Amino acid sequence: MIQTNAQLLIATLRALGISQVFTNAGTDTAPIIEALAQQQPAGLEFHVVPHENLALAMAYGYYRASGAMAAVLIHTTVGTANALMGIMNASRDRTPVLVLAGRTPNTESGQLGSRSAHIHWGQDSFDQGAGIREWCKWDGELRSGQALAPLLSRAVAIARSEPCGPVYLTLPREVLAAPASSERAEFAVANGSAPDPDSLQDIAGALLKAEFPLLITSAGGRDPAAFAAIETLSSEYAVPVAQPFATDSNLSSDKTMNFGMEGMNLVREADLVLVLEAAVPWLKEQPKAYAQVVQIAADPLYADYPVKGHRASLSVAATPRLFLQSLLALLGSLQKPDVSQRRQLLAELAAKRRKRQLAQVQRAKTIRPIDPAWLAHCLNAAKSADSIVINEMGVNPDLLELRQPRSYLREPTSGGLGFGLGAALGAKLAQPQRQVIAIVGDGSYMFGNPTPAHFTAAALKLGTLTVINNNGSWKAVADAARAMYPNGALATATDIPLSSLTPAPAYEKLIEACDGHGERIENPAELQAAIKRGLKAADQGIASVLNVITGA
Ligand SMILES: Cc1ncc(C[n+]2csc(CCOP(=O)(O)OP(=O)(O)O)c2C)c(N)n1
Repeated sequence: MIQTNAQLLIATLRALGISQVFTNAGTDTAPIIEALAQQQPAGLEFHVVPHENLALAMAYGYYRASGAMAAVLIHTTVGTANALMGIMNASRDRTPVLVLAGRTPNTESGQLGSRSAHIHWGQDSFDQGAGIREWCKWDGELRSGQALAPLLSRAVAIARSEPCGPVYLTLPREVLAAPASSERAEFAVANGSAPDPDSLQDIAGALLKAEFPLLITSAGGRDPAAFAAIETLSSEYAVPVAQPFATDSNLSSDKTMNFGMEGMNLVREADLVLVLEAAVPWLKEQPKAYAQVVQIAADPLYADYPVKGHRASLSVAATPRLFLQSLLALLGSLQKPDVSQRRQLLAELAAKRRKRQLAQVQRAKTIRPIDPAWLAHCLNAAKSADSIVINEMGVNPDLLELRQPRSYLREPTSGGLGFGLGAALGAKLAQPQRQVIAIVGDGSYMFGNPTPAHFTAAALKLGTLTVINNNGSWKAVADAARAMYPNGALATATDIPLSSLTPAPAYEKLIEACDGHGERIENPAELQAAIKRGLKAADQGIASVLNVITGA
């Protein structure tokens, strides 16, 4: 029998199809803890996650590996502060997450759950949602006497409607403990949008006429059906696919038309540029003045980005799957042009690119400290074809072999580092049969809260493999400074200020303290075998960390 809002919260989450709640509790969680002590809900798991940024990263990885939205439950203002970076990443990544935050009791006395600790005064704020509002699609509070089920159902529908993103609901303690309203109302997820027919005609016409069309996508293949459609479009019509800063695997890496991150440079050759779910489709190299640029995304104008100058002569609000499938259907009804010459040219470009990559790996083979290109090669050789790879400042994505959709994550444009370890745990929870590998920089490893992450891996028996590209520095920071001042003092400096991570800890020992498997690898010849050992341990539910020395 449901009596309290806390009990109703549990029942409603389950009814809404949420099965995981990554929880960092506080005094505000008492009514939920009491409800769970009364009855463990079937099909809904609350996990203790000892840091909020890890909880957000787990929800993020869980969704990205499975397509199923997860919830996090955090503590008032302070828990929200710790969760903020993860919320930013989810927002920019278009990842739905239900963020439930306790709220300090409103009442100072008189009700079950009224203020009883000193923090109940200090953790109050004038507007708890203010800190996250820019990054959430919706935020609200369960007010006294309000019906919880409709509120929650609508919040979840908003999060899951495109463009997807996080939503935030605050739950004051005595309201959670109060009797629940029986009012129910269901809200359905808004279906994705199909492209408007006129735009589609224009695009199909332009594509058939184009000499050098280019598809630029970062997340267009997130939906497995869209992944398949990208493959069909690119192979049948000889359309090269560039993947600048790809957050997803959008096209199998063995396909000729996959030009990866590097393909971004093709933008200067193209006369038709189709940008599909790519917030930053180009940097310095711009499309030619006469090139037609079409932006296709759930929100092709990226209204949540304050400044964005990537032009478009046509903006199409559409879901990638619906856009691609509609385009292919229309193209199928039109006369196909002869694309054999373009196909030949692109095959030659692809072959040159492949040759360059192989030569790079060959050169890297014996280099000490270990070269990240060799690390990528050894990973490819050791991992299974359907592994899920999380790449957080790990290796050049163009060197990774990724064959399937839902098999790759990298930081979204918000660039909030520290999600890799948690995303791997969330992905493993969602897909226990698949290998999950996080390749992270040493900086990213530390941002990822290793102790909470390794604790959680052990507690939930999540066998992930973490490979640290340990270059002893924040190389990206140093590189950015050097690039900005090529002729400055930095050009000849041996120590780049504010970028060293030495003396480096023995990272492999941190996982050992949490009953995991750790190894330090300095010899390139031993790397592949070490990765295999790490994967074997992970297969047995033992989290592994390989500390691969790639720098000073
Ligand atoms: C939360 C957060 N803090 C700071 C930064 C700025 N930042 C960008 S890259 C980087 C260095 C990351 O170091 P590492 O993971 O070791 O990768 P490397 O730069 O060595 O390739 C930093 C600190 C960030 N992106 N996110």
